[in-house]
Amino acid sequence: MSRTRWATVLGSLLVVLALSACSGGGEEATDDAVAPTGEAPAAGAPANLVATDFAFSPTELTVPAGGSLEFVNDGAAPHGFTIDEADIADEVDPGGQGLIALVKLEPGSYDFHCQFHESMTGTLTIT
Ligand SMILES: [Cu+2]
Repeated sequence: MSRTRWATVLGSLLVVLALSACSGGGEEATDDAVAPTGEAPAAGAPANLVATDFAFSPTELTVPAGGSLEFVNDGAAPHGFTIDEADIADEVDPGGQGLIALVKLEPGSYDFHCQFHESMTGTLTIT
């Protein structure tokens, strides 16, 4: 009766890391790329909406589908941006601003309002 044992198995592992080089096509966001009030922004640039006490400017906005909105509060009170039918509700403190993504909105017309002041209303058109 004989027994053979292979007690040790050595494996060698060679790891080669191939790093795919990142191409230099970096895009940098610029803070000053805000379109003039009331005009449709260039693709990628957020539209601009300003809230004061107590109105939006402009009250009619046009944004390309997939775009976004830079919402600025120039008032002394908190103001909000709400589109009930799209389940969008954002608010910005006095002096603050926020970027609101509109990617889920299909082309069409949407009424928006401030959730704090029901007299503040406007219309957003997605093209
Ligand atoms: Cu308000």
